Amino acid sequence: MPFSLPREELMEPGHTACHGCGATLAMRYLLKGLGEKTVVSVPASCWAVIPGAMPYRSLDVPMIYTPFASTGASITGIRESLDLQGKEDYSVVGFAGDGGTADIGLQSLSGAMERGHNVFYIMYDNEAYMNTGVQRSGSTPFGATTTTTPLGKRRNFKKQEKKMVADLMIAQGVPYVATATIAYPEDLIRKVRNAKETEGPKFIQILTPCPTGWYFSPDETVEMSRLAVKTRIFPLYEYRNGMFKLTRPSEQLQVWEYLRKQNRFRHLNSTETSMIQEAVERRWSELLSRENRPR
Ligand SMILES: Cc1ncc(C[n+]2csc(CCOP(=O)(O)OP(=O)(O)O)c2C)c(N)n1
Repeated sequence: MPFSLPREELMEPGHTACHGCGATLAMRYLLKGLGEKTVVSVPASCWAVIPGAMPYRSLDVPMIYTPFASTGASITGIRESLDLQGKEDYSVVGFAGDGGTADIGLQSLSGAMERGHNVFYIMYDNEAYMNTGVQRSGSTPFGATTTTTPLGKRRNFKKQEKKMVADLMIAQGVPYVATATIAYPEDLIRKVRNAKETEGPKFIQILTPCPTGWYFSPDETVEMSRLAVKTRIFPLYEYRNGMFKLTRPSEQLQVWEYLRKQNRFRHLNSTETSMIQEAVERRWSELLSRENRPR
């Protein structure tokens, strides 16, 4: 179906993000999908500083800052309050980083989704606690170095697998769950719109490459996002009312094409790279099998 990208910009220039920040594009496309009747709740994160300090701000929608662990609780409160005022047509969105979602905010998120409120939760996933200096999160992938998993003499890179919060949300019975990334704005905006049409809670995990924490050149953010999909390291899927659909990339690349471009993976040897390739293949087959499996 033909798709027209909305011209309306609800995110203005003049924000304070690092050059090449993927998370700025995530917010920009999200707001294109939702329109001006949107309220955003942001916890402690890069996005808590990106809009700018009062009286300046780069967002043309109301925004509230919430404590690190309480994004889920805050959006359900805002939702209830708007509904009482007869403003059911407003979208209420939690916009949190991966640390604030996969780790510290997980119970608040899970509670909000379980209570069934009509809210959006967007996890912008830059795969570490970036605002405080690139500490490892539950969403940091296997193999990455961070400031809390520095390589050192013992090759102390992250040894655990990435926690896929979107998968947890499906397991919990959330009616709309998707993964997206900024290299594919049409796919991302279409998912935001599909989520809007779905009654109840919605969760979207958006991979947002971070040049500062992944150590690549700021002009390669979109390329990094595209490579994550083409290597199938970050598969794009949509789960809507029990139907699971996986997007097959136009081209299939080996994981090293992605890993070699980021200094956080520079130390990986061929055995470790093969382990990542095998894990990607296993996960891909598992996702494929979900397409035909009724929930
Ligand atoms: C309760 C609490 N603990 C720690 C902090 C410090 N803090 C502020 S932002 C941040 C990192 C957030 O990481 P993430 O959620 O991944 O978002 P990102 O910074 O990557 O955008 C931390 C640890 C805080 N503000 N509140």
